[in-house]
Formats: sequence, C-alpha cells, structure tokens
Amino acid sequence: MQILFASSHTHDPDVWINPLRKALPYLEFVQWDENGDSINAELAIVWNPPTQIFEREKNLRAVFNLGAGVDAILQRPGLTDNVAIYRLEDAGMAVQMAEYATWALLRASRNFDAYQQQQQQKNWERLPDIQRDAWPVGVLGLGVMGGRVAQTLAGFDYPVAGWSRSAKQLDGVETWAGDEQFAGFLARTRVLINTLPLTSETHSILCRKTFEQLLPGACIINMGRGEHLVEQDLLAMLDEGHIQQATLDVFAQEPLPADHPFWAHPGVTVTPHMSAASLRDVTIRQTAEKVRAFIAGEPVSGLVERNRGY
Ligand code: OXD
Repeated sequence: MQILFASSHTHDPDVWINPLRKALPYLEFVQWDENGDSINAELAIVWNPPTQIFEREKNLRAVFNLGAGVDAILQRPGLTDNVAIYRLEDAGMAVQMAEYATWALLRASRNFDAYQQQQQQKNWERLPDIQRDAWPVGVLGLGVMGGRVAQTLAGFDYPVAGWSRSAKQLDGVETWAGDEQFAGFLARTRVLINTLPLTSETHSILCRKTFEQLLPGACIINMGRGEHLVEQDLLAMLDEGHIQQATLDVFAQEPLPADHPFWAHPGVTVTPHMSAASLRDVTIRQTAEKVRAFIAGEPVSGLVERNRGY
C-alpha cells in the first residue's frame, strides 16, 4: 500500500520519511510531487499540505497531521467527510508551550526586560519586588497544551484562570467556560495567553473588544495562530497604553514580512513559530502508531471532530 507524504515541515523530507519508512516497512512512501499526477493514495502524512492535495488525491481515507493544529488541512479545497483527519497529540509541545509562556510572563512580571535595559546603562538598581496578585493570568484553551501552560504558571503561584469552550476542571486553575463566561474571565485577566485551535468561532478572538475587557497594563502571548489576532487592534491598543506588551509566535503571514510593523514595535516581541515544535522522534513514533492502528482497524486517537474544527 502506498502512503503519500506531503509536508512543508522541512527542506529535507528524508529526515521524516526515512524513519517513518523504518517504522512502517510494509508501506511504500511517495513524496508529493508538485507537478505529478494522483497516486490514488488512501493514506497521507502531512503538515501544511499543498493546496491541491484533496482535489488530486480523491481516494484518501485518512490523513495524519504532523502537528497539533489542523486548520491548514481543513481549509484545503475538495476535502470531503470521507477523509478521517488525525492530529498529533502532545509530542513534546505542551512542555515547550509552558516554557514559552513562562519566559514571556517573567520578562514582564519580574522586570527582566527592564533589567536588561538597565545593564546597557550600567545601572545597578533594584526594581520593586514582584506582587503576584498584580499578574492574573488567563489561558485561552484548556486542552493538552493550554492545560499544561495554566498548571505550570499556577505552580509559580500566579493567580491562573483558564477559559474553554466546554466546562473543564483543572487542579489549581480557576476555570471558565463558554460565551456567557468569557467577559468574566477577561475582566480578571491581565496576562492573556492564547493556545486555542483556529476555528470559525475563534478566528479574530484577539480583537479590540476582547482586549478592552482585560485589566490595564495587559500582556498578550499568542501561541495559537496568527488569524486569532486582529493585528491593527493590537497595535492600536499598544499605542494607547492599555496593552503593555505582546509576545507573538504566530502570524497571519509567515514568515512575517520584513516591512511588518511588529518587527520594530518596542512593545512587541516576535519569535518565528517556534514556541512548540513537534519533536521529531516523538512525532514519528506517534504518527507511525496511528497509521499502524488505522490499517489494523483498531481505534486511533486524535481524530479531529469536523464540527468542532479540532
Ligand atoms: C502545531 C504547530 O499546530 O506547530 O503543531 O503550530
């Protein structure tokens, strides 16, 4: 049986294909050829797949995503309900997201950015000690990733709340759910951390209306998708002073264009979509196991629910 490999994860697909081939020796791996014809593949392993994938490969039964977010797959034309989509579960990403969020938060709450500037001026001066109550954290999304972020920061004794679509319980974290509790969640939050999947409901959720409801001196940390953020609203509210800083890892256009205002804005920190890499060994092991189970007719975890969008 052939399996299509179509990933923009890497310039060297062999670093993925070779170990996958080793783990699934009974499959013939065929790499996507931009100018090629259909190979009548029933299975595909993808990351950010080519636009034409579903229009060309009409026999696909299952697609295994080499990442957690499946928004790119769901946007591809020609995708039918016959195709089961499986997303990567935590492949080392949750702990990396927790690290990223911790780094972004501590820079503000422990004055590390300010100390870095003081060093430039050879200025030995202790800034006021931390008041943890002044840094209520709110995490959007309480799945595997968001839950880990929330519990990590709660472990540092920050007041942490999390908001999710449906009600969740999480030790040490105050939980809020659904549209009706969104305003209450925002009103107690100063540091807003986004880990949501991109769906039609969450598109543009980081907008002026949301930001206005946060506590003053707000910090925004976006590890979801660029399309969650209304960029002009963020820039305006940074300039107005309601938002103190934004740490952004994801952008509507990646790579971020050289002339984009985020690069030079003093209140914005840009990182190149690196907050949570799917670690190769774990990803390969997890994906190979999903493919094996699917072929064997066994239950496969990580099935995307189309109506939810993740
Ligand atoms: C993912 C990502 O969705 O890396 O896994 O963005």
